Amino acid sequence: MSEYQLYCFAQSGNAYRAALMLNLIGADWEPIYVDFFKGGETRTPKYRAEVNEMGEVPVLVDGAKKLSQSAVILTYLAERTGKFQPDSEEARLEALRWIIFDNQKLNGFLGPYRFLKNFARPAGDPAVLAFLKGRIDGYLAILDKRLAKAPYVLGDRPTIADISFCAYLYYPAEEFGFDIAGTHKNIGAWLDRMKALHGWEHPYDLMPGYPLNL
Ligand SMILES: N[C@@H](CCC(=O)N[C@@H](CS)C(=O)NCC(=O)O)C(=O)O
Repeated sequence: MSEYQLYCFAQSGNAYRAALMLNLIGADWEPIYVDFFKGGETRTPKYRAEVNEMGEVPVLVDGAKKLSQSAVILTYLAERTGKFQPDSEEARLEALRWIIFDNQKLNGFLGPYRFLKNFARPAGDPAVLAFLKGRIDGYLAILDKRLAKAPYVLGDRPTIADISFCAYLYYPAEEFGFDIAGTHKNIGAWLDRMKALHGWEHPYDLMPGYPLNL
C-alpha cells in the first residue's frame, strides 16, 4: 500500500490542491475515489462517520491519521517534507493569509460558480451566477496584481500558497465561460510557471472520475 491515500474526485479543485502537492513533493500516494455526483457519498452517514465528519474531500490518510481541509493538508505535508514550506515565521503567516483568502474568496467562489454552471440540476440561477462572477472578477484582479510584483505569491519561489491558488484555475475555460489565464496576464504566466514544476499534472489526469458519467 502507498504511504498516503487521498479521498478525492477529478472535478474537485479543493482536492486538487492536495493531489498536486503530493505529486510535486514526489510522495508515494494513491487516490481513493469518492462518488460525489451520483452516489452523494460525502453526504452519507458512513462517510461522515468513517472518513470526515465535515462531509468533504479532500481527506489525506497517513497511517492512522486522517486530515481534512486542504490548507491543513498542505501545511502538514510542507512541515513533514520541508518542501514548498515558507522559510520564516513571518512568511508562514503570510502564506496562511493568502491561503485563507484563496479558500474563502477566489477559489471559494470559483468552485460553486463552476458547479452551478456545469453540474447543478436544475442549473444555477443566472442572478446567483452574476453575483458570484462579479466577486470572482474582483478576486482575480487582486491575485493578478499580487503576481505582477513577483513570480510567485510569496516571492521568488513557489510555496503552499501557490499550490492552494491552483485549485480550480487549470480546469477548461469552457467550464467557466471565461478565460482566466487569457484575460489576466500575470495569472496566466504564473500558471505556466507552476505547470513547469516537476510532478505537475492536470486535475483530470491526477484524480479519478473523469470524464463524468452522470
Ligand atoms: N475548505 C475545504 C473545502 C472542501 C470542499 O468544499 N470540498 C467539496 C468538493 S469540491 C466537498 O467535498 N463537498 C461535499 C458536499 O457538498 O457534500 C478545503 O479546502 O478542503
